[in-house]
Amino acid sequence: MTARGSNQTKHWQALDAAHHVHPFSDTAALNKEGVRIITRGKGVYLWDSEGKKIIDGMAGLWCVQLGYGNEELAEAGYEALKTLPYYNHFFKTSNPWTIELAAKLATLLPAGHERVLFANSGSEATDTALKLIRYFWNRQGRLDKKIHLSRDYAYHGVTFAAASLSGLTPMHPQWDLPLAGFEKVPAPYWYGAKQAGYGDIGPDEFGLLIAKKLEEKILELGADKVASFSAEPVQGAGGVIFPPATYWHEVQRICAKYDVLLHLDEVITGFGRTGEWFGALTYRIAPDIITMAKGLSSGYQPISAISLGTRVATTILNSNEEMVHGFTYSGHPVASAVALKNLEVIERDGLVPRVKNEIGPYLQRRLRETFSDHPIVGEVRGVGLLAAIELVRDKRERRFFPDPGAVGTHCRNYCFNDGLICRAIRDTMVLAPPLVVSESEVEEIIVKLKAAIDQTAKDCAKL
Ligand code: PXG
Repeated sequence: MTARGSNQTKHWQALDAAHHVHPFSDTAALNKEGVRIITRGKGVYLWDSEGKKIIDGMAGLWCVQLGYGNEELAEAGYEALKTLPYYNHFFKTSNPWTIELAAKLATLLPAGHERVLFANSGSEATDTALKLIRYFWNRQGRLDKKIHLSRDYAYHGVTFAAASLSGLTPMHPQWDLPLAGFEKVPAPYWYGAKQAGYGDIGPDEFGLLIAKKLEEKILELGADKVASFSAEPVQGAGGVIFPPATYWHEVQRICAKYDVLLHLDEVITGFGRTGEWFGALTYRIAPDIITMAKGLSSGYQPISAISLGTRVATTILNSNEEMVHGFTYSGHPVASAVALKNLEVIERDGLVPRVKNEIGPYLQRRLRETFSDHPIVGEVRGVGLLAAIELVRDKRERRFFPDPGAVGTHCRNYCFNDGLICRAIRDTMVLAPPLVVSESEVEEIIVKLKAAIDQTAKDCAKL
């Protein structure tokens, strides 16, 4: 669709307001304001129905690894649509694209992850992982192992179990969540440690301390009752929280010691985001089960996957009974074809090493050069093409603004108005551009973000 001018825009806005309920939105407020209608995308750019060009610093919702308008993905989808638009895997059947995709994933995933199940979203993958964890312990005869641990600031999706895992507390009250059997432990959020009362602790020591909190929680609940620990290698929607170097090693030791399955949520960190195919490789994590979505198809088709480590696979796949789980669209041929082509292109074009050795370090260096000394920037942190710029009231004391989110939203609005999409999580500005972003596009993002942060600094006193 091309830009149609403001009458067309108003027409769509009115229809949208009358008939469409948006995710994570205050409907009445949104309808008053009117939505922006995105009509086209190419590379790292989007266009709205007024013809305005926008640079997408977030790869959609952290997912469009190859950028918009990739012809190869479109053709792969079209071919599958023409050839086999739908068939399922329930009736002792399969299809070539899903088979090839599963086999391709097995070559890219961490050691031992040879088998995958498919679903259609990150949330479905999370719920599937938790069901499989329950099934695993039931098969092992450990019938009391039912509690699922996760972390403050965690985001694992919105279905009942996934939202119960969430450590973002506003996600709970509207739905009477969390369900019983879901418990939280602290996040390894070092930048916030001082304000949270941990004192002037260094990152390495803090990483060990927070891992220790996991151990304490397991002991408090009883190791015989704890089924799993779910975690993102880097916490995404909770604030782009990178674990201190000491954290993951200790967490794995604890999970192994108390026989707690480690579920790694790679929905954001998978497919090159951190400079490896998976965050598990960047942080040397050996999980029992991995969930992935988003970048699996560059967001071009809804598809997610759950991979089983050796122990889980051996137990579940040798149960000699029907595994009573699966979706109508598990391993959809069109979604599988697009995902398969997406992985082939990422590999062929060397995008993962590019993120690790070239464009990732470039983005990280330029962000630090531009923002580290800025008066309202407390910290610039990042790995690969994932970055966060924490806006704070007091840089020296690492003290946040009093009304979390107000300053971040203000800054984000400047970015949006200036044609840059970035996320504000509380007062942290977040970037996760497509893996194909060029150096000059990184510069364009930085110029716009700097203008927004400068302006926000001027406005701060009034917020
Ligand atoms: N796990 C992680 C780590 C995620 O980031 C999900 C699971 C759920 O995926 P689905 O496909 O069910 O949405 C996610 C999704 C945001 C934002 O505003 C982030 C997500 C989704 C929507 C908004 O940052 N992440």
